[in-house]
Amino acid sequence: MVEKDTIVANATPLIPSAVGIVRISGEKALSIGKKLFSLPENLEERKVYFGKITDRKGDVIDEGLFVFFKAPRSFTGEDIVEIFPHGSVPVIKKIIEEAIFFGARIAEPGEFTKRAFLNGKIDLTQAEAIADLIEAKTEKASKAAVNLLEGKLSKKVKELRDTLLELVSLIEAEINFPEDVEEIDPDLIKANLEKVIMQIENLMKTYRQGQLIREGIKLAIVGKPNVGKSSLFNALIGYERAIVSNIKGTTRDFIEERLIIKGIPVKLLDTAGIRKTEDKIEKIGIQKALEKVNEADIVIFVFDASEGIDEQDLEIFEKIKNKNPIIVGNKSDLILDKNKKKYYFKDVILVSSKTLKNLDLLEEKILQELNLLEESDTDVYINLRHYESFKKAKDILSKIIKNFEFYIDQKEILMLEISEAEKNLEEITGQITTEDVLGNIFGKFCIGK
Ligand SMILES: Nc1nc2c(ncn2[C@@H]2O[C@H](COP(=O)(O)OP(=O)(O)OP(=O)(O)O)[C@@H](O)[C@H]2O)c(=O)[nH]1
Ligand SMILES: [Mg+2]
Repeated sequence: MVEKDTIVANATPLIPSAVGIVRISGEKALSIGKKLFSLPENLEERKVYFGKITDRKGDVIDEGLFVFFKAPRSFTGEDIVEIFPHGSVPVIKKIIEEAIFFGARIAEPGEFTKRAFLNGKIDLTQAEAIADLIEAKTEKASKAAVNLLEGKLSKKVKELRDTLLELVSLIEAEINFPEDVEEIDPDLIKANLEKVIMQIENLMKTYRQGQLIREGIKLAIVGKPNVGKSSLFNALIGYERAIVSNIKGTTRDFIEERLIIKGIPVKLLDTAGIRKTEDKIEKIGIQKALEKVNEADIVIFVFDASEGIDEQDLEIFEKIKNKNPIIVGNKSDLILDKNKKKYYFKDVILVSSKTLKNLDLLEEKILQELNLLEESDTDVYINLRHYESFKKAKDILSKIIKNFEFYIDQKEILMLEISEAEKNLEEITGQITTEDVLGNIFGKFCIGK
């Protein structure tokens, strides 16, 4: 055990609620708990007790429940006491104050989870998953966090490490006992390294999706005036947020609203119609629209499908085509003769913001473009920290493959390089770590977790 002192914090937020939780972890947890709570002599672990919570003078603070988790069978791996008073802010504060009086100190953010990590109860990816789970805003984000928490990434990382360690030990044996051990087939080494590289690359690809699931998508709607951008915006969010009119240049400033598309949080942006104008304010709005396009993860380019595409549309498209926009022909309800229409672009989604036709198709297309459509229970999405470690490992292994002839003649160097890549993978689960990394991860937690 690394930390010796005993910590205390509220595990539930300080807002009036039915029940609150105060958690105490460390060597003195039980003795402090006994001073705060009237308990029977033969206290059993993992059993719920009902009773009075009292302060240092013996005055009753509240009544509530009490549970004792004996080390190492607890979240932190230390003795833990949890007291459940009513969710009254002054009551919870008072219990913490008394616990401090009896010898605990207030916990730092994430300190309970940090202790769980330091005591080997969870690895680093699982600790991060707890923070993700608490922060999750949608079911999809919480599911991804639970997958991490269950150790699905840890398991994959372990498989990769095992492959590399196996290679290292084979090469080492060959170096140390050249007479007794058969030379390893270079093709076997190469094939294994290539397999590991491929699996790392697949995991690295999940970073962007993970970021979108956790933080959400930024989606900007652009096009020339009057094509129905604001109408589409309103239709997608489900209420009349933006002003709609048949006057060109209705939207001046950009408007932002949040919605959830199939479990993914989306920040939707309606922007000013782009055209040449002398109006000073409209000009600023158009400038902003183009800036928003640049910031967006994905862009919807809207034109009026009842009129078709003209020069002005194409000029706007030129400006934003590097964003690979989804092309939407709006006002499809006004199309008179469908066979006559040619829309210049190959892939056009025809919708109507008025009748709501094909909006579901548009939503699907948005997720599809970002590779977020497939659902899978085993999904793991890596974060930036994982990504960087995977990248370091991959770069080393790719270098070996590139100069394979050299390395196969220099087995010592080969062995060292593979070990180095393996160490980068260890960083992910936290076998190797630094105070900086830990500070960074646990500092992001809320108090009491
Ligand atoms: N029939 C029909 N009319 C639509 C549809 N979408 C928008 N309109 C009409 O088209 C006009 C312009 O709509 P807006 O949503 O204000 O257009 P905008 O692209 O936001 O225009 P600016 O803000 O000026 O750039 C309004 O009169 C809308 O009622 C549609 O799908 N079908
Ligand atoms: Mg508008």
